[in-house]
Amino acid sequence: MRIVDLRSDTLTQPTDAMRRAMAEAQVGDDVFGEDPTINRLEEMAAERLGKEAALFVASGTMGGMVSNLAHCGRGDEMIIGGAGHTFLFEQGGSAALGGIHPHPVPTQPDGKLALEDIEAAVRSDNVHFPRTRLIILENTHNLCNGFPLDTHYMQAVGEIARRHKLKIHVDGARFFNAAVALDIDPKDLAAEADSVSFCLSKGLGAPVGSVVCGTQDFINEARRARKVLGGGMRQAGVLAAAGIVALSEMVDRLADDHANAKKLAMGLAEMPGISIDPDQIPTNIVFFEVNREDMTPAEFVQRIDTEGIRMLAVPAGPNIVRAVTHYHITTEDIDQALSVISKVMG
Ligand code: TLP
Repeated sequence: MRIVDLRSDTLTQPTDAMRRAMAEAQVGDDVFGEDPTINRLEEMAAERLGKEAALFVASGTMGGMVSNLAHCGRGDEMIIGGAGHTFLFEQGGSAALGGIHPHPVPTQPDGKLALEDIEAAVRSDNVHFPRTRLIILENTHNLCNGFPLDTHYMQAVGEIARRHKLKIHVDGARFFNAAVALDIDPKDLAAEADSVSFCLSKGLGAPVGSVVCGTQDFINEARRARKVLGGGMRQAGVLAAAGIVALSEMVDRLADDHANAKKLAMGLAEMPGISIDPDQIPTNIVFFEVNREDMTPAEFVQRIDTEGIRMLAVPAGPNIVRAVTHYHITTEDIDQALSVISKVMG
């Protein structure tokens, strides 16, 4: 039985080109700055996002963590969406390890933080208050159907940040999905951000790693933060080599994942007991509701699993199931998933 695994785009396995590049990678001690493959990946990433410098890190979580630690000191405050990955799914690491106080504001259904909410969350200069330092945005937004934030919105947040002398960090785990969906140069999408972290190991298919981009000064601080977190990885050029292939070869094809997600959403919208609006699925993340008295989302996921279709019942709200498309998923797989779901719901 072919397994159609839609649980996450983190499941992608390295391509043949990546495995070859990994085997042949020149390496050195990256803590000495001497791994030529990591240096090349960092240069490429900085160039792609129009930033001065970049830093290769172990994961999306570490990318966010080193950025927050570089932007904020202990007792400083970061404004963050209540549905943001950093707020919900990273053990509150910035508070636990960095003493950074999160100030959550509601995440809107399209992944934005309302401008008036950001404005209202900025603290005035008062001895009782923490100091606001940072605004964190998520692009694309995982829990909000993979919605991309556009440049127009980024400019509006940028204006608030400049006025209050705040920094903007973008958790861009799926930043290239956003750029592809919006059909714009990633540089333009990153322009208003002081720092952007993006994952190589989600839709771009590399086995490990994320990259943080920003000014040289910011990256120097982020590099210190990475070291104290134990993230100085020495001869990690074998991993960065796959990241170079990911950036060179795997970006444009994300459009196929978006088309497959839309196809899945359109098929699901036809099924009794399932609620989804396909117009609200702009990238590769498909959330839908299973509204059946006799079947919880967890049972739904279990039933389709026995027929080779894997999805996640996520704690994002009642009755919610998530499917994520990626480069191992073909159009035929979507047909197969729809046919199994139709049987289970029938
Ligand atoms: N997301 C994973 C799981 O943690 C849920 C997934 O399957 O979607 N930012 C965003 C927006 C993310 O979606 C993720 C991972 C991260 C950060 C963390 O990345 P990793 O897992 O590499 O630490």
